[in-house]
Amino acid sequence: MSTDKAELPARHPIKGVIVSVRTDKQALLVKHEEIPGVMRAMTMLLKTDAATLQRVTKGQKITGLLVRKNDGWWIESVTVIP
Ligand SMILES: [Cu+2]
Repeated sequence: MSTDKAELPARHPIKGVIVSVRTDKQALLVKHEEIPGVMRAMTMLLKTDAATLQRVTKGQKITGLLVRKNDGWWIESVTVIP
């Protein structure tokens, strides 16, 4: 096949709490649960898009997709858990 899935960056479901919104770094500081086979539970900065930065706030529980890009770790498809 010409489209090789291995060439796409893997996206891993992630669940955590927003510790702070760091607009200065275009990132969220997230305390996340363990992501089996990828990362232990920890608090880390995750880059995200501007629209997400504007609609979330400190203290919210979220789910999303963790992905490693050339410039670091990103969180995509952020959903706030009620
Ligand atoms: Cu982490």
